[in-house]
Amino acid sequence: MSSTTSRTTVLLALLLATALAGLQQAAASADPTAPVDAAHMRWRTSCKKMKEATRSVLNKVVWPTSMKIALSGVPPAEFSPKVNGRIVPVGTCQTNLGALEYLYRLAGPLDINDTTSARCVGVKERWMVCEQGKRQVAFEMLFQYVNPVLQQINSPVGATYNFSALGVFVFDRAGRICSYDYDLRRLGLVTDSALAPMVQLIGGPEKYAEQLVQGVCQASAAFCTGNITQYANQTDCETFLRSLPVSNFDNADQDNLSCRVLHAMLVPLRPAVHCSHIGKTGGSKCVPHPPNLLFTDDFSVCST
Ligand SMILES: *[C@@H]1O[C@H](CO)[C@@H](O)[C@H](O)[C@H]1NC(C)=O
Ligand SMILES: *[C@@H]1O[C@H](CO)[C@@H](O)[C@H](O)[C@H]1NC(C)=O
Ligand SMILES: *[C@@H]1O[C@H](CO)[C@@H](O)[C@H](O)[C@H]1NC(C)=O
Ligand SMILES: *[C@@H]1O[C@H](CO)[C@@H](O)[C@H](O)[C@H]1NC(C)=O
Ligand SMILES: CC(=O)N[C@H]1CO[C@H](CO)[C@@H](O)[C@@H]1O
Repeated sequence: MSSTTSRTTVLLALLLATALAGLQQAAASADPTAPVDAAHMRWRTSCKKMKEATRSVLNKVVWPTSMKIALSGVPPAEFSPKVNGRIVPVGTCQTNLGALEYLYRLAGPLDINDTTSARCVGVKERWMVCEQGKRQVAFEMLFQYVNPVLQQINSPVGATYNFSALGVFVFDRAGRICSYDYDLRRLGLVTDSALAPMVQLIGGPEKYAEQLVQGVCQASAAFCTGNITQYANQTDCETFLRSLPVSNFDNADQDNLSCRVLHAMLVPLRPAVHCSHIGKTGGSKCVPHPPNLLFTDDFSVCST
């Protein structure tokens, strides 16, 4: 090949490349979803990372991974040390250990050899989206639970149920989750429906409520001692808890027995923090939270 031919070839190739780039640009501006600038590209990368962190944190709710995290006392690295947030209707947590407990402790038993307690066996993503210009991911995830007792009694409504978690994670500049706000949709209705055949087998709602009272009093006697004692004695505990409305997990942050049942699960992890929640005062957790807290508490921005 002569040098003239070679120059012509190079020139032609350059022209062709320029023309192609022009065409690509035209196509890009015609397509509103195509990356148009560097900021958009950065947002897409950040969106991908935020979604990965969201999946990673929520997939760990599966037991016994969740149990190991709860017992380790170390929240997954995806969380900012300053994370706070709420899970409606379970409650609000101001610290990263609160996040650890609400997300992972409540996902199954604390004992690897426990074969009867309900546990999360799977997490399924329904949808997940980022909003441009915001460091946040909105999602609906299903936590799939199995209750071995319902399996044993061959429950006519089945031994499995889904909790739908619908909400948002907010991220800090370092890409860590610094706030979360999600609903466990109709937590009480789902739980009540699943457990109904078991409650019937036990002998009805009163007998079942008595089991709940005994469970909370056991936790209190075992862990809430010394200067964090809540009840004078067993009778004191039973009498007080029997006087409360049972309600259900749709009111898990109110002054009732169901709230104390939920917080009794947290007591073994940090008695000094959780004992007051199962006591007479409800310790700011099992108290009458007004509905407008949904609007006055703002978890859409991070505190830092
Ligand atoms: C669970 O059971 C195994 C086998 O029986 C036993 O070795 C282990 O110590 C138990 N673990 C706990 C936490 O009780
Ligand atoms: C749980 O959700 C899955 C979808 O992921 C669905 O197929 C299944 O029927 C649901 N189970 C119950 C008990 O609602
Ligand atoms: C209980 O005693 C411990 C150790 O002395 C102390 O750190 C803690 O603040 C006390 N708690 C209450 C509720 O008084
Ligand atoms: C239990 O505590 C209550 C309330 O302080 C007290 O009146 C009662 O005598 C105690 N009962 C026993 C058996 O100690
Ligand atoms: C919904 C519900 O049952 N809430 C009750 C919880 O318990 C307190 C009293 O302890 C009641 O005032 C609430 O109505």
